[in-house]
Amino acid sequence: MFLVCILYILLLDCDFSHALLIKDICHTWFSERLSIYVLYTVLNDCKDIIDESPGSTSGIYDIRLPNSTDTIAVKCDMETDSGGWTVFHRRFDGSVDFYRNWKEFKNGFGNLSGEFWLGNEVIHRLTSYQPYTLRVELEDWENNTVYESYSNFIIDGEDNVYTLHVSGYSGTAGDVLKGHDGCGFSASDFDNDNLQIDCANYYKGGWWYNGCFNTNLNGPYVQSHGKMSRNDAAFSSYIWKSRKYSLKGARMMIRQK
Ligand SMILES: [Ca+2]
Repeated sequence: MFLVCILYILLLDCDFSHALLIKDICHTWFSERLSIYVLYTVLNDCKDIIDESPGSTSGIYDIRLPNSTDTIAVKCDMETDSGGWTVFHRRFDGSVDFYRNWKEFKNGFGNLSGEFWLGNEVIHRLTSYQPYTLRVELEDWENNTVYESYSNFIIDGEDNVYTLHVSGYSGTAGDVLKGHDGCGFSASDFDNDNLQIDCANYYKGGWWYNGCFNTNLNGPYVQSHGKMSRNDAAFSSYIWKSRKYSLKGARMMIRQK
């Protein structure tokens, strides 16, 4: 078929019968193959982008979600540990409220240039398509930073309440997600934690609460240099600091293996 179409193109100016029919057939044939080519060469995340274009700088890029025609903008870190990271969580100034409902955490909120949550559905669609690693970064008010890497990271679909599966930690922060593996996601209007109380509303965030948390990266942001008047509602990590210490910044990002 390919040769027939090439021959047709070469003879495009020739006047012969059935030209229109051949033209239609060739057009369909090329279109189908172009669609297949686009489907299999699509850039699904920031790792695909830097692999396709080495030297790409950090910034906002469009990706196409796996097995779909849905295109979305994502924030890419192209520098940390050789780059290729798709950032799904970022907080550093408290400008965005993270006390949100299920639908907002599902679809994402905030601004990719500032603070944001990319969205549970996108995280699920990426991590269920191919194996991913997770990197969690934390910053305190003295500008100290730590990180933790997880060699396995998957989020279930909405029908399984975006349950977190994470393992294989290493880094400088400690196992910051200790106790959260296997937990469903909870938001202000959907309690999926493992306590009788409603952790998402009690601690004013949305997270993979257990009973309730060791790390709570979507808790209330406190601008008072980390000093909390209470020990129960914070953007915090008990693993690195304490529940009374509200962090200055955090970031979570994924990279396909
Ligand atoms: Ca509960």
